[in-house]
Amino acid sequence: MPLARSLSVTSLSGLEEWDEEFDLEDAVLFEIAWEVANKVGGIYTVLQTKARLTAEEWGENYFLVGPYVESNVRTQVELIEPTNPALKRTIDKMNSSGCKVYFGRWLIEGSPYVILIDVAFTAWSLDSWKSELWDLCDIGVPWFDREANDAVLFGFLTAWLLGEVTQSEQPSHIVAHFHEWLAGLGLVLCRHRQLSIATIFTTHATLLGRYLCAGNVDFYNKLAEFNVDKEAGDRQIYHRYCLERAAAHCAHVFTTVSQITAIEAEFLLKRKPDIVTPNGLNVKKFSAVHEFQNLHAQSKNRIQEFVRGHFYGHLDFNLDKCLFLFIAGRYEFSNKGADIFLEALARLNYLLRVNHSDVTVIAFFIMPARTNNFNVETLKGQAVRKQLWDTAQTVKERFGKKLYESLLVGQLPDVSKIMDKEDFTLMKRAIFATQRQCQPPVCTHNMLEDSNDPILTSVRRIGLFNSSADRVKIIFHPEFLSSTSPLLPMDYEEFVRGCHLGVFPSYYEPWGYTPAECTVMGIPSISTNLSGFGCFMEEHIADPSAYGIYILDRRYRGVDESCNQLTSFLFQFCKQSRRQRIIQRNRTERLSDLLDWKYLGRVRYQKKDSFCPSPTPTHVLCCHYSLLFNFIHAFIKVKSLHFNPLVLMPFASVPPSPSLSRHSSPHHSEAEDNDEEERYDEDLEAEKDRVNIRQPYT
Ligand code: U2F
Ligand code: UDP
Ligand code: G6P
Repeated sequence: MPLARSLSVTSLSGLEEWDEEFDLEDAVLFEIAWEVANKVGGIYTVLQTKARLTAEEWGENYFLVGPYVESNVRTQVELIEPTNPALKRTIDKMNSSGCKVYFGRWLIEGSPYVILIDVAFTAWSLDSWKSELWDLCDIGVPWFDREANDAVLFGFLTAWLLGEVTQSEQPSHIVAHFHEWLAGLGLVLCRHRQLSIATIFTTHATLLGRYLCAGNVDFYNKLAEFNVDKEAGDRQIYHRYCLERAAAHCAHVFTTVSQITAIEAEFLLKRKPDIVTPNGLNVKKFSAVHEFQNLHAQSKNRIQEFVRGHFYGHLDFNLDKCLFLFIAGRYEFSNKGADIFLEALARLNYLLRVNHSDVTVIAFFIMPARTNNFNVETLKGQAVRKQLWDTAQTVKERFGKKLYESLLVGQLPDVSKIMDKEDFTLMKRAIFATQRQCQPPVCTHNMLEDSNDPILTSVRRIGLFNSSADRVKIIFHPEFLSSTSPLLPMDYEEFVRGCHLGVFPSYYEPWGYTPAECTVMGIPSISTNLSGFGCFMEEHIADPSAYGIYILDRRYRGVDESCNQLTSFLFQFCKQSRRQRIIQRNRTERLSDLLDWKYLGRVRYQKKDSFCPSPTPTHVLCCHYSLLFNFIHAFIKVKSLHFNPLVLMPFASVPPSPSLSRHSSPHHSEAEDNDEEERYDEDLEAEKDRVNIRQPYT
């Protein structure tokens, strides 16, 4: 179906002014990412939430390209025959040459077409493709780095696919939008093969940024000083870094998700992004304005049920005065700010206790770690709760029957006699079953690395073991939530709705979907001025905290000071009445439009000075994705698609590292941890005089 629309293009980033109206009827958009119908992290959320709008804009000419993962396909994709004859020829040709390429519809809103490539099926080509990569640009990928091997296979296969598409048909404009380093090689190869395709590369985080931040590095003040080759080599990610940097340099348009990441990319990838495209969401509006408040109450009841079971035998606090806080996301302890959240909880516990507050805080940590399934004590909690419920139902039924019989004979029952011995025995037996010798567990699962786990280690240090005296309780759920869980059968969205506050005090967060998701569900959240989301909100809203968007200062303050600020946010939150919380939720929810993909276009063309730690102010443009495509269109028209083979060599002097590159997420070394502790002590010393609340970790 041809696209009946036209778009007007205006100049960007120093390009010539272009006022002509273009007819995009035969433009085709391929969006290529490892997370197409394959949930790994936030990129999946980008693709999934944007799909409806992009499919509306591009109609039949929009195709997502991703990896074929059988378990995902079974639940998320409907495989069909390719609808487009040229594409069918392409896929048939590839399949008859030893590939396995599937075509289907991704069963999400917008039902976009997906082309899924089984990379494992073509693994026989890995060695030859790797040597081709080496000959082409001296990037050597070690055999044991599975993820990088997948990136090589996926890159060559997507470039093959796009090459065939350009051969079999001559659409005027093909745009290929690649996300993240894992998909980046396809872009590099498209440029090398001089395919007539306009390319976009979006980075959602830089590899080096993630690794450096997770270590003991004063990242934002030292951005300009890093010896990038050495840092990548030291962290055994040199080859991945090369792939990422090559893609960023080869792209016609290079974009990222926030201004803070734009600066990071400029220093670490050595290319300033052309455009910043803030991440949006697909916001669903309810016809009844207060529906989201009702949903909060419903979901909160379900969380309360779980808490009843988890704390059985220790339910000595008022559940109605209990606030649910949570942090969720990839398990990067310090990048995601779980470290300072724990410290702040310890301080909050102290404040609530000395102020004799009747509020109890339960802080949930939802971060996937390696486990051996749920632990017995946690499962037992839910079983005991269920048993107590059943006992209550049995006694209620017996009670009701006697009451009924009494009424039938026209008598008021003698309430003191209506329950007999058997009822009391039943109830006593049930109560005995709830006797418990141990405290309610902190962790819901058996952790594989219990003694080294950073959350559990911190909990041990601050001593928050869910004891009766503590006003702050901790529950660590080291697995993403699912509605089929025997423990907490809720999906993530339901859980967020039932909580009171999301806490995301990240140190490294290019965007941060979790606080954005809270906002559109009307749940207040804490983020930071080092996260893309936090900066975006600070920029667009005059007083974010008035709307339940608390932005923690992690940029200009030391760790301890930020921790105090976080404690103060939490304490103030705990002091609110129910009425105030309801009003605050209403205000939070009113911001959802700002985060809708549909409305993000409104912030386009806003020129912004970059944030202070950057020595040279950069100018980046916030814009909507459709504008981005206008931009690429302008590039096509001005014929500025010049290929420069030099850019394929990210850096000539340093040889690629053959060393091990195993970690998907960065981790601390012991030495780094020790250094960090020293630095922490120094910070603490420096701030000692200014601190007026307990230092739980001293
Ligand atoms: C950013 O978050 P993502 O996690 O979506 O993306 P990456 O930072 O690129 O992920 C890092 C790598 O970790 C891998 C994944 C990547 O190679 O394949 N990985 C994994 O192997 N297993 C996991 O369970 C999780 C990750 C960014 F950090 C956010 O702030 C943004 O909101 C988001 C969307 O723009 O992108
Ligand atoms: N999430 C989820 N289930 C959970 C916890 C989190 O699906 O139990 C999702 C959440 O909705 C969000 C993503 O994980 O979309 C995390 O994205 P974010 O941008 O916050 O961080 P990332 O992990 O990508 O760095
Ligand atoms: C929603 C519901 C109210 C409920 C309230 C509880 O607003 O509509 O009926 O009283 O949530 O709020 P809280 O902040 O105490 O969970």
